[in-house]
Amino acid sequence: MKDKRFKRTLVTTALPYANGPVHIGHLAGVYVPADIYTRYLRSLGEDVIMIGGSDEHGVPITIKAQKEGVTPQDIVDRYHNIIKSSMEGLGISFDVYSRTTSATHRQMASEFFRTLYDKGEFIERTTSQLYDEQADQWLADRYVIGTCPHCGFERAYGDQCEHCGTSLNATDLIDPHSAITGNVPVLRETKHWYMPLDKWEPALREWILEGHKEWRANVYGQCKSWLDEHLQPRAVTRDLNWGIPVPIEGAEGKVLYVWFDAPIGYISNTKELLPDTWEQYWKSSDTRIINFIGKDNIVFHCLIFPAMLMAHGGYQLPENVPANEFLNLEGEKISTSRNWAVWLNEYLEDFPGKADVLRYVLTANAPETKDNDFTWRDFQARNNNELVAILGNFVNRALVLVNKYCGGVLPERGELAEVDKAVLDEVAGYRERIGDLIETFHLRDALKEVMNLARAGNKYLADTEPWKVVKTDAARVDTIMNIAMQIVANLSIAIEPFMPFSAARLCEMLLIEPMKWPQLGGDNLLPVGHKVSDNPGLLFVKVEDAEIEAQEQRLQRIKQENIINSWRPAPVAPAIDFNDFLKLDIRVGTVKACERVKKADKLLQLTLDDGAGERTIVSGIARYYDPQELVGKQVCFIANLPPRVFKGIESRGMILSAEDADGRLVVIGPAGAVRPGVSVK
Ligand code: B3M
Ligand code: ZN
Repeated sequence: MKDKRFKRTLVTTALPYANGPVHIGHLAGVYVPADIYTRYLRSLGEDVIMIGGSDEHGVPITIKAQKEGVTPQDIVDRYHNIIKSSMEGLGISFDVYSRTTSATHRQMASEFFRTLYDKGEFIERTTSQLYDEQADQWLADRYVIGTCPHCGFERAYGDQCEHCGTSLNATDLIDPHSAITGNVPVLRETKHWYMPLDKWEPALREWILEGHKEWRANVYGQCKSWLDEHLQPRAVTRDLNWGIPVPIEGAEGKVLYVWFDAPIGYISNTKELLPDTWEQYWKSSDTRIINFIGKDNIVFHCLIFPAMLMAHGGYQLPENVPANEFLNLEGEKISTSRNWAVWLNEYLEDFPGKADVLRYVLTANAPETKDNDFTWRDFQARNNNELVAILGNFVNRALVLVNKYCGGVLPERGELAEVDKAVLDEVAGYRERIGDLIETFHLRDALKEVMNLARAGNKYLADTEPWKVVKTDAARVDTIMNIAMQIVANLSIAIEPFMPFSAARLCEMLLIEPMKWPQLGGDNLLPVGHKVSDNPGLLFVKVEDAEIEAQEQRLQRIKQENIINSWRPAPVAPAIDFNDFLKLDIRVGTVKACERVKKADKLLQLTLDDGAGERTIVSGIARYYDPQELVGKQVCFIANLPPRVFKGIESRGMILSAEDADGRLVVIGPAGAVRPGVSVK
């Protein structure tokens, strides 16, 4: 690590709400980058721990429980387990993954609050808060939905606008309504404890705006705009029955605000991991604390939690908060409630053995500086054209050739040619280059360099052509194969932070123990005489079209379901006079013949038996029916409209139809056979 001020590193990862599984957005934003960074530091031999856990309090949990008619505890038990095991499945190497309902955490958060209370760091305020009289419940945070006063987004929550990211008080919302009943809430008086953030504003300004100009532009910029608008006191307690009770008298029925207790979870979980030495990680100035989060959590991690830590005293502030932007899915914002996501637990089931492919794609396309899009086609292309065609191909070729020409045993190198020296020189440069990029949180670029190392390997084989040289110069082939295999061994180190499963597989192919980052760049990682596997298999395999189509179809289905679920009938038209209704002559006719209207791709010409004879009607349903499909069917039509001419055909009436969920027109007819010409009443 370049920065020598620090002896150890504490990596924290945002605690996901245990109200659903984690999805690719969480992974790209937080867990994959944190894991790469941590694995890299471990490989460097640094003292580093990575802290994670489920966020099990707050309104997201109680809303989910209410929806399903189960207890909040049921919800968090279910999703904590799903999240924990799926993260393991993706190789996210937490040193601890705990939960904010743990006894250690309850005690730690409670004591933290009590310390601030005893130091007089809170202000007490009795204010009017929103109350749903029908549900007989206070409406904190996400229990209220209304219009954001900053950007006008109409579905902002009482704690935060998901559109502009501003964090809000429920009473700030314009036109608030209850998420439980939809009712307009009333105001009732209640007492709460507030963090006077205004008091900490000068210290936060100094710390971030002066002290951390190196932070990512999005993080620094968000903090600056918050500070420039000036901070207000914020309530850190809530009227809720799920959470950590406020540990003071007169606070019955009140709990700590979830955003007060959750970040303390980083501390409690560290204590759970290291009951005796946790304080070193939080309180010594030679610890580097890094918070990996998504952009919607910036204000809590850069302003509110640091203010809490300063008010408490004795704690270190984060050294960096490398927040990512958002990952979209097939062009649309990921949404848990609309099921518009790729869920990690489902991915691992659908793509067994391909955890690294997802890690690779999410890193290659990481939303580090702007929102990015995940598409299944891009996933397939990156797997097939990059992992298989570049990295896998080089490893595979080198191993096959060393088995073929050298019996799988590392041969001696003879005198080096220019091309050999050049590639070894290049290889030597990657340790610094990739390391610097990881240390400065440029993980996409770091991964690009890893792939460049594989490209260098491919190019080396293409330039030296051992398959030709073998016919004339066996000693030269030995040199080439030795060097090619050194590059493969280097790759086993370089890919480990990014693709740990493939790194382990590669070590198995090479029959070596995993090597560490300081060895990266070496030109003698595999000693002469070392034997590699004679049946190495493939490092990556192609993703077939059918696998991608299945995923795309799943998303299509979800889109349909969302359309159906969000569909509302049009408002009923103003009342009419009954006599007006009687004026409409609606009848049933039987389709005798049907054909397309020439030069009009929307129109069908129908010939109906209307009881009195034949009647021609032109109807705009050609995109939804084959003409032959309709012949023999009975349909309803309006019989007394004035005739109209379409493309030279006189149409006498209008066929009734209705739109289905896909927006296709379906003709309306009687549910049983009737005589043609009868009136519909
Ligand atoms: N659970 C919010 C989120 O999942 C929250 C993070 C807590 S980090 C201390 O976006
Ligand atoms: Zn907004």
